[in-house]
Amino acid sequence: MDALSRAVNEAQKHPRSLEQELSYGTAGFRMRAEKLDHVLYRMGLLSVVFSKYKSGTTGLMITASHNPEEDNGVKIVSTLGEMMPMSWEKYATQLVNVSDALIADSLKDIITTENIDMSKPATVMLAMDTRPSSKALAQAATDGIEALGGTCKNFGLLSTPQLHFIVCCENTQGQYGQPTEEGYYQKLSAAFGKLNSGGSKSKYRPQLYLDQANGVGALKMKEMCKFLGDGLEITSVNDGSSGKLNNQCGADFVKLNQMPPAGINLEPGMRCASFDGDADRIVYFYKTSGGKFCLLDGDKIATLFAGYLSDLLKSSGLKLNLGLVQTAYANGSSTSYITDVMKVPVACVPTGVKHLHHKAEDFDIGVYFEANGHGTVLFSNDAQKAILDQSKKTGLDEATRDAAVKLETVMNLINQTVGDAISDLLVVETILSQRDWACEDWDLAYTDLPSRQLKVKVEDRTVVQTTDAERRTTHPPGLQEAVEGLAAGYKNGRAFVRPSGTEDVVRVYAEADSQQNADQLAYEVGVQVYERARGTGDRPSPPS
Ligand code: G16
Repeated sequence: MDALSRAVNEAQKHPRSLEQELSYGTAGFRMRAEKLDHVLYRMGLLSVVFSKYKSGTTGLMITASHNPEEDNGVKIVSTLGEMMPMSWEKYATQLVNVSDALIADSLKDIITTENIDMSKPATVMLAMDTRPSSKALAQAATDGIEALGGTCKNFGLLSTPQLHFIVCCENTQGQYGQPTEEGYYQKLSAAFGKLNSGGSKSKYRPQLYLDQANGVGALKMKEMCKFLGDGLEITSVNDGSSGKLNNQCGADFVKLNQMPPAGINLEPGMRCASFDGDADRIVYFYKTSGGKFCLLDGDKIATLFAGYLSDLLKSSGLKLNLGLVQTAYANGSSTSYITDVMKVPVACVPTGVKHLHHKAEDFDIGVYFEANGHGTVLFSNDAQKAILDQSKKTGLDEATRDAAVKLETVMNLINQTVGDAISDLLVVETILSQRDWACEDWDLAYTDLPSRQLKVKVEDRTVVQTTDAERRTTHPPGLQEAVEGLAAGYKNGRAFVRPSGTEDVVRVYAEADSQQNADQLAYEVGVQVYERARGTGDRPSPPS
């Protein structure tokens, strides 16, 4: 039996049970886990075809990240650890939506269009998060991979960024690191150790309270700590031993509710951070001596990183251009600070790491972060070479050489393949330590405008269409004018509306000069969405 017939035959074990059309969105396919069996089987098939197309090892991650425990999802990783290219998303969508009988036709179509040599070998690295549904879905994916004759390397539980890292290492013959989980800990901990070799501090304390969302990040941070030695003392909270994944905890909960997660009794002087369910996002938070909860989100992390890298660039005498990439969710104050004070170019792109990652490649050093805490730094090949050359150059004064060596070491601490909560945590701790900063010092750069996010349930979220990096709607008619009219009524008012790519909702974002005004603006915009996009369920309620 040839591979395509076997793919059709094996599909009987994973029949398409759902009439609803699915589409490969912001983070692959994501929905209630019980609906995903055939999706995983078919993504197993596609990851093999994609591996043959790329002539390299691809990755398949099973996770629904920040979504509730009952959800699950899948995304395909390309050979350098980046997301599968957008030009392939249509194939994923097409393959998932055809009837069982048309699987071979759909595959043939992709193979012919992309001129793929099916005699090439294919390997797919598979990993999953800690959701109870992940194991069975991993079996469905494995069945798909093997039906098309691919080799499946199952890594079991990994954080999403660990899988991206390992895929990249595998395809670059170890140049990026060793393609194993241990290789990941070794690379990052070695760089962290070099950058944090002690010295007395007056404000920075190497102690962190870490909310791990009851997810896979807890297991992996525990492993990482074995490699870090006593360089950083971490108090683990929400480590999965009792609570439910992402329930009242995790980066998304803390960011959206602007409050500490369950399990952390926040007191002034404590530095805290939260991971999300698959450890690809991180936010920090603390409480002032006056008792105010303060969030240090992706925007604050981005400015911390960019400020540090920019100082190292100056001190090392390197002329490389540094840029920052954000989305519409970036707080208006952060964008003004980056442009007016840091004088760093800033770009705005639609939500989704794939968009930010792509844009960051335009710079020698591209820092990208979503406000929700998902981000990293990319160094172009030329930048990497220039930094390595400078760090090895003889005849430089000590300060210049020291800065170049630090840049090289930070590069090794950063997981450039994708936003990585563990790597980002180690970079934040390194910068705070080197600057001898407490959270308050970090937070001084600028003051966030108060903001509010809401979700509105509508009949069909795709009726909301956007343009200009999701900052304006083009459909339904009149919505954009209504949003602008409402925002104009508030000092520093800004609002936008977009359909979520990971949940069946429309998202509303608003910011204004006071929390009360941001809450009111978000509510008023939410009502417009509800009315103009055929809301279902509860109408947004006024802020209390
Ligand atoms: C995913 C994406 C992020 C995006 C988030 C929310 O995050 O990777 O880029 O910001 O979903 O997306 P949306 O607003 O479209 O639902 P994660 O951490 O859940 O994988």
